[in-house]
Amino acid sequence: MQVIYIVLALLSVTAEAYACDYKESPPDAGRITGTSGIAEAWYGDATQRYGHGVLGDSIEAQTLYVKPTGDEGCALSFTTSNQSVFEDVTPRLADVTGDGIDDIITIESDIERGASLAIYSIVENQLQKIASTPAIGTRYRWLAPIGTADFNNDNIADVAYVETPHLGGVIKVWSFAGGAPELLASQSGYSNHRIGENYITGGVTHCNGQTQMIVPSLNWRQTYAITVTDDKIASTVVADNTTSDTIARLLRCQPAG
Ligand SMILES: [Ca+2]
Ligand SMILES: [Ca+2]
Repeated sequence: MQVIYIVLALLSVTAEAYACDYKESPPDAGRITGTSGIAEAWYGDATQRYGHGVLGDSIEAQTLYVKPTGDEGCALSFTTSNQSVFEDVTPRLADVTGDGIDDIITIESDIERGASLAIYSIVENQLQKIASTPAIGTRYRWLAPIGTADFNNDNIADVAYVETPHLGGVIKVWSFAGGAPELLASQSGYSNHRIGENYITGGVTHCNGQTQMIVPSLNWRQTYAITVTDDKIASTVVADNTTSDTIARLLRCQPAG
């Protein structure tokens, strides 16, 4: 009996592998897994039509794949227009609409107007873009997400990123609770990414009941803890360096050392 189950399981895996037409992912693409409505999400369908290379190579993705929780079939997919790419490595999951179901947070770059933060959701079993921040406005301008947290205390996760982390370094905090993106707060002078790295530095912590962002200064000499109260951003220097060890400790709510 057990053998039959194993054979059936193998057959179903094999059938799915043949049935699902997943286009090749960029070499450094990662997968995110979740439990609140979305089991797995990743980028595929590599393209070189946007030669920015801010993440180390010019191979980006044009399709987002999403597997709903409990769905054994092929992933849902959304392919961008030929005017944009996902200039990103691994999508992020958080419920930014407040319906209890995770949404997918992506960086989508228009080849003429640069990056925007785009939110995708499963709507009636289709993957749809439900909101996006305005594109920065110029090609080869990027943004790097810091993380998600409820910064305005409405019990719905908001999203923070650094816009142009190599130029102006503007933190922007957005709520998508009302559908259209609402800018809660912004402040310049920070960075969380260096050109050529395919990862983002810093993030969001919850230490002693306080939600903070941990990010380097724009010149990478100091590390800041950033809080948002009402629509104001407040920053405190928490380390006079930006080493990976310092930032890892701060993200674990430990002193910088
Ligand atoms: Ca949601
Ligand atoms: Ca919120």
